[in-house]
Amino acid sequence: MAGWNPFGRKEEKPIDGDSAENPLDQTEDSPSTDARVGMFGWAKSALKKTVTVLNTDIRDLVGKEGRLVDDEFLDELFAYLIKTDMGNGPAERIRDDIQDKFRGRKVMMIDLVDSAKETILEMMQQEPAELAQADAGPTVIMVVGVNGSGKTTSIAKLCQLFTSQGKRVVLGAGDTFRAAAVQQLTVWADRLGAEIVTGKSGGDPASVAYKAVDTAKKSNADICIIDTAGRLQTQANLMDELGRIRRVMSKVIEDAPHEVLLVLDATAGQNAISQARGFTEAAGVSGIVLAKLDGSAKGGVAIPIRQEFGLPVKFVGLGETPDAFARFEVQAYVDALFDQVAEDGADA
Ligand SMILES: Nc1nc2c(ncn2[C@@H]2O[C@H](COP(=O)(O)OP(=O)(O)O)[C@@H](O)[C@H]2O)c(=O)[nH]1
Ligand SMILES: [Mg+2]
Repeated sequence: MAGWNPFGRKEEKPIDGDSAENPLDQTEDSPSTDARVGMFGWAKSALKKTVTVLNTDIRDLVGKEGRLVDDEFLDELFAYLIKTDMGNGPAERIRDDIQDKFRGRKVMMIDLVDSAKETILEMMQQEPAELAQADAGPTVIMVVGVNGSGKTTSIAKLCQLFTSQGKRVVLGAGDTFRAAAVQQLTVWADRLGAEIVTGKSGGDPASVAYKAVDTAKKSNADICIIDTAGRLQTQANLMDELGRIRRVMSKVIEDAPHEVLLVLDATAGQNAISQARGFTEAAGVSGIVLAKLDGSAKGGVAIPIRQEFGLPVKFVGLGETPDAFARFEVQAYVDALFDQVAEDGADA
């Protein structure tokens, strides 16, 4: 990830004077070869566990000589695909496309992989996942999700991105529920050179959010990121609280929060989806961070996440350190998912 800017394709371009680049800006430039290698690199290493399983299964299924596409084959293929936690819907589509194209004929590994990639790309198409940006004043980002999904760590990662670009960041320790959460965020703030606004333990998170946004506005900060306590979508009062936190921010800056990121734990696979459905409406989620992709054997889950939430996956978490973070790129993701399989297929 080092040397590659998850916010876009900025590093290929010289920075004008000291007008530090705004990491929220995006360009239409097509990525350079270097950037593509970088994106593919993260995806490849993060998806290692998933790819190893898929690789073995599909290689065994098709064999070196290719395989006749009949019902038995299609059933087996389906079973292997859902092992990646891509879900029934996507696995059915991939299977059906293979059936339409190859039924009664022999399919080779490379053709199967090409067809699957094409289907997934179609399903996952998304606008470039830019972070929203305030027209004027600080951009406010609120971060929500279930307990332990990776919210606070993802905030540290976002913070590092911004501070490394010379942006001034204010963090709001809105998880007043656990004292350790405030401490965790304070440590990151100190380390990353951000200001932090905290409240009383057990206090009202909305008042912390208010104070943080107000501080950011008064001190002319560039970015304000608000942490929130983990919660379950079944806890109606806590879900309502997210709405309250939102509303309070908009009293300071009318269109805040500009971005609400839902952090999902990739190691939870399909469970990550069922646990978080209720967040989109309650918190007005605008984008997804898929954390812990590095440790997940269920890396196919990015596919149903994209489909079910109808929201762009904006970032992926690739480790516990603040730099282990990358902008999500559909093409790199899909290439990596089948990379090993395709390579082996070519060798066969
Ligand atoms: N391997 C890995 N671990 C992560 C990632 N993001 C978070 N974690 C770990 O997951 C645990 C919970 O993270 P935390 O940010 O405290 O979750 P929160 O409760 O949602 O705020 C911590 O041990 C983090 O270090 C990631 O992208 N990769
Ligand atoms: Mg936390």
